[in-house]
Amino acid sequence: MNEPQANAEAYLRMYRQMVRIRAFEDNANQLYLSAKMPGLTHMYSGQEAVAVGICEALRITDKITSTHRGHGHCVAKGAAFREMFCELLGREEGYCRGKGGSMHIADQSHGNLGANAIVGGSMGIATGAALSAKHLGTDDVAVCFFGDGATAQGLWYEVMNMAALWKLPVIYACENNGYSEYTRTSEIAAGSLTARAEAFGIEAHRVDGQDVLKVNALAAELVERCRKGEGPFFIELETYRYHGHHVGDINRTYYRSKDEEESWKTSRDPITNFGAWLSEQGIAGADELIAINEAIRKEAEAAVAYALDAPYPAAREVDMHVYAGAA
Ligand SMILES: Cc1ncc(C[n+]2csc(CCOP(=O)(O)OP(=O)(O)O)c2C)c(N)n1
Ligand SMILES: [Mg+2]
Repeated sequence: MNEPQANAEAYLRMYRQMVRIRAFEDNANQLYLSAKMPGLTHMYSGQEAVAVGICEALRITDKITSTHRGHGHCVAKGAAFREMFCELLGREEGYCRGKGGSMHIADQSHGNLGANAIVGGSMGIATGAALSAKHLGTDDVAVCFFGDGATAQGLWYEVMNMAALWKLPVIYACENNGYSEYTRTSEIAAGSLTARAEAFGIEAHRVDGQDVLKVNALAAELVERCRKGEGPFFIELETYRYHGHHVGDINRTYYRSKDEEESWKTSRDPITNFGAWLSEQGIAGADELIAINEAIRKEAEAAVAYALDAPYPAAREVDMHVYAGAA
């Protein structure tokens, strides 16, 4: 059996997970645009290979922390559609009992310590999780997902210093999608991002974030090295968000061109390209890929319908589970 055939199961799992994220986001976008969803939401579509390539290298007890654009990380770490849509719609069955919403989903049962609406806010949490793993003597790893804009936060430099000194099993995974809100990264970030990590003595890598196989190969190597005490590491993943900064950002031609968007979508789409590779390798034919897509779309739609009918938390529970120490 050649290499692609031997790993067919893992490759198909990664393909499915990327399709699941895209289907989740398409439904979340629709929910928001039809005014059924409260709050604000940020779509992960386009960046799927980052979350999936990295989370495929993790086990359930490894920890992740996530961002305002966090649905993809959540799905990739094993979250269920129903509980996620319930959370987005403020329903009681949501991961945070409907009180977190799109930007604050945490799923401790799969090692997801949570998304964070504060840009860079989860950097300390991930580093703390790595410190905890080291003290407890587990060989668990923590992955901190954050955007290019978060590299402007002072917290990152504080935690990198600590992680490097104490050799913590943490991977800082920077999703460089080229923009922070409406500003190009090149206009706000001097020098290179990898050089910043290297200044702390942290081994830094740059990888094509649209290529799930490359992301996964690098993540698998670094995760194993973290388990052996060789962390921390930094990865800059070059990627692109297909939607606006948030769902209401529809008129974005003043900060990026339609041609730029189209070229990423047509030539660098992580799902289309990986699907083509799976077919070339004889792992899954076009019909099989279509069937996978259809089944997942149905699963997502059923979860949306379920969540739309699910009950809200009772009004008297408004401050329950919100403050530490509350029942
Ligand atoms: C501390 C803080 N400052 C500013 C904001 C407002 N804000 C929300 S998202 C964002 C841009 C983040 O860019 P990046 O880290 O590149 O992530 P991306 O949105 O591109 O995924 C900003 C400035 C915030 N939420 N928190
Ligand atoms: Mg960004």
